[in-house]
Amino acid sequence: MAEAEAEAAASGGGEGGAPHRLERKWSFWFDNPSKAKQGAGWGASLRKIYTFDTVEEFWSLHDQIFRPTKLSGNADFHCFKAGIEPKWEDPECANGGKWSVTCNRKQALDTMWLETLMALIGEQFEESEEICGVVVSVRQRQDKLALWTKSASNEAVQMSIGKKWKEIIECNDKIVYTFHDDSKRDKSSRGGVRYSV
Ligand code: MGP
Repeated sequence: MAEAEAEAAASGGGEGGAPHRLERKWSFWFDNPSKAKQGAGWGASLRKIYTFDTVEEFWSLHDQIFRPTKLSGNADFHCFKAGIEPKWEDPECANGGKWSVTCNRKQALDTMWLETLMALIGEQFEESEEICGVVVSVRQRQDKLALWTKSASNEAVQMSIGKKWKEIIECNDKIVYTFHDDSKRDKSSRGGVRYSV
């Protein structure tokens, strides 16, 4: 995954006319957490690929690169607000957590990812200030999506976001919310479920 590739993709979308500005800037990230690299520590292969703030850049980047079906093996794409790193250690994420949903069908994963991205960049969440970003993880076991938010202990806000997200991705199954703090403390249990909707 090279920045030049994203650069070319992002610049290929314009057909004249003023680009449509988004409410804020977003960044796409890529991670390729292979077993060998885990020895180098988590996040060693996590890279920010491209920051964008127009609808046109978004579509080019999504269509040409950032689609989960384009990923092979263990890999993650992240789309986070510019300035927030997709790590527990980032100050905006430090007191946060994530809603998670698993997915068994590749096509459904692509759709849920795209619907989530459109909701984020289109500022469809009432609590949009609470949102950090979204991660899609392609795994042999089971693919998954996670929506990261800022103040994990604010149950009312997180429940509202969780309900809205389920509507957006048209999910009828239960989804669960975990605190990053719990995941940090107890890596073996991978964090207990605090809320579900
Ligand atoms: P994960 O990716 O959140 O769990 O964390 P998952 O999705 O169940 O695992 P996967 O194997 O399917 O990827 C997995 C492990 O990665 C954690 O237990 C941590 O050791 C490490 N890790 C994950 N995240 C998101 C972070 C992070 O933000 N910071 C640090 N330091 N380690 C992390």
